[in-house]
Amino acid sequence: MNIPAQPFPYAFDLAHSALVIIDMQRDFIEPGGFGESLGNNVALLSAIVPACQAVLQAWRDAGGLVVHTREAHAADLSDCPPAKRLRGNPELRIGDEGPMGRILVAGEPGNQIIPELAPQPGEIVIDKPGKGAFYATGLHETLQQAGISHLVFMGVTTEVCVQTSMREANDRGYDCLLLEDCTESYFPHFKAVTVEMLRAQGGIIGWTAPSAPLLDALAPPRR
Ligand code: TIU
Repeated sequence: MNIPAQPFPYAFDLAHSALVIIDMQRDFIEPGGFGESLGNNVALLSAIVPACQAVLQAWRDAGGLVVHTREAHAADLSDCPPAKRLRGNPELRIGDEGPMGRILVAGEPGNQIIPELAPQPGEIVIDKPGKGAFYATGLHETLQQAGISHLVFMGVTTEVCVQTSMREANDRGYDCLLLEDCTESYFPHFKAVTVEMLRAQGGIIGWTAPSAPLLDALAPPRR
């Protein structure tokens, strides 16, 4: 398959590609979670949910591999460096009890992926202690075993966990595409410049495209 993208068309083959959905968790998208505790207006993020659902459905229907990530820490916070927990002056710190359970702790209600994008059996779910999906996870090994060379990214937030994960993936040799209408930031200008910088310099980190041409490419041929 070949879809229009920037800085030039993105070619991929579904058998060697994975859809990677970064941190579409209640903690970032709903009030009362980690995102809001940092002082952010979380209302902006839910706008991308319908576009993410459409891509996820099309990718599943086409039989592609799906990876979901969650930013999550162990209940004893042994995988949360003090530098992360103590940074800044949030209303609630990682591990504190919030309206949706302990902030950014695995298994808590706020740590779950939103129901609209809930993982299905057989899909890969990665709990990651960092911003990047490859740091201290087995994601690279899992993708290598599955023969994956191309990654299509969606999720939040564009300039934090999505960008970090895409950069980590690029350094590990994956060809990465970011779907522009399936990612969002608490800061619209950060999203805009992140999309621009990732594809600058001839695709220095990867490609970007709206989801529409991908949906067209994934649609079953008309008879
Ligand atoms: N704060 C912020 O924008 N993001 C994060 O802390 N994590 C993710 O991006 N998932």
